[in-house]
Amino acid sequence: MYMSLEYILGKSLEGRELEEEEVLFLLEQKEKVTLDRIFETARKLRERYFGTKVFLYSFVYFSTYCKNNCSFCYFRNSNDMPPRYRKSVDEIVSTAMKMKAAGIHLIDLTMGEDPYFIDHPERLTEIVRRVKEETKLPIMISPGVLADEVIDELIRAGADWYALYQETHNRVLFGKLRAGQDYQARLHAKEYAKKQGMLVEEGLLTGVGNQLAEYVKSFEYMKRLGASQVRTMTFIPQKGSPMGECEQGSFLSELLNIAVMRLIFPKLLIPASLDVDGLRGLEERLNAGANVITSIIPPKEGYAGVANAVYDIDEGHRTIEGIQESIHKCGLRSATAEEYENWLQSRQNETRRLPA
Ligand code: SAM
Ligand code: MD0
Ligand code: SF4
Repeated sequence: MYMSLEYILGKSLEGRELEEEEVLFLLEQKEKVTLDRIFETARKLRERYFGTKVFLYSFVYFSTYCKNNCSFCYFRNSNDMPPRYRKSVDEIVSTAMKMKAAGIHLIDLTMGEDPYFIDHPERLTEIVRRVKEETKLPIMISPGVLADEVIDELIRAGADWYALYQETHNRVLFGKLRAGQDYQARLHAKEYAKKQGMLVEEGLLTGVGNQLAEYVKSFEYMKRLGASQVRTMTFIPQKGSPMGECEQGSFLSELLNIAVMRLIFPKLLIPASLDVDGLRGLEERLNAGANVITSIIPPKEGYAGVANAVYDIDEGHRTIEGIQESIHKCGLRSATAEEYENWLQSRQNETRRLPA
């Protein structure tokens, strides 16, 4: 197959679907001039569908207990280093209200697979119901794998989004990263949530052994799933975990993945996460085509991040004020709550019409 960068970029700009080989060709690029052309095209596509708007997500890691032992994660069960806490419903609601007042568009309620909630899902439902009632903001849940009937309850309680990242679409690698967890059950949970009308976020990790061709497989799955938000996180080695001595994932791979996802999914939400390296690198992620800033965390309230448990949190760099300068430098602006709601509603209408 004949490959030319300008031909492939032109196809994306015309809204034509890229072939597997073409996506792989983009991911293989290393020269700065070529990467700059890819980033530029990604920005053009973002501008076409989102103008200068950027959406802002809060991250409320309300329980850091987890029964699992993911080899890449600081909060894995057998690590005794991370801070373990479980926030009360009132604390979570009060944090969410502060985030709303600061101008956040969505509350991402995240937990480890904490048996306190997994075995008593009504406790989880209560959190979602209260946060929804009080903030009236869109809600994302990131609780790990849940049973179908729990997903139904959470939808009734007001959850709009389900975030559940496969990290890789290579089963063998998944088995190493998420040892003891069921690959198919993880797929099923998000597919079920999607079928029931939720918006879903799928994601992958770079630097954990995924090959470029496997990123392509992940992108194909994101498409089949009908994901509305798609992400790549750079793996950060964690003290006290089996992958603690591994090398950190490459920032450039994350940036290129962001841009390539923008070319493939021009209309979707793509995060620039503050969790990977705080404020550092935010502008590059936005310039690669991201349009959501995630992992905005209130300082000095004792909330942890995931990939970076404390970095930049208490310094206030992971706040709405902390990110303004970077947003403006990239020629972008924070969207209004109404603009986010409008996007959400039209996406919900669109995905509910897609075949299951
Ligand atoms: N416990 C839930 C789960 O695993 O789905 C939700 C929270 S989990 C901590 C959220 C995501 O953080 C993981 O799916 C993974 O992509 C990311 N993550 C965890 N540890 C990371 C690390 N060391 N580096 C980069 N990303 C990481
Ligand atoms: C983030 N730390 O957005 C969060 C987390 C879970 N839905 C998101 C990985 O970077
Ligand atoms: Fe638990 Fe999630 Fe960390 Fe895995 S990634 S150990 S499920 S918190």
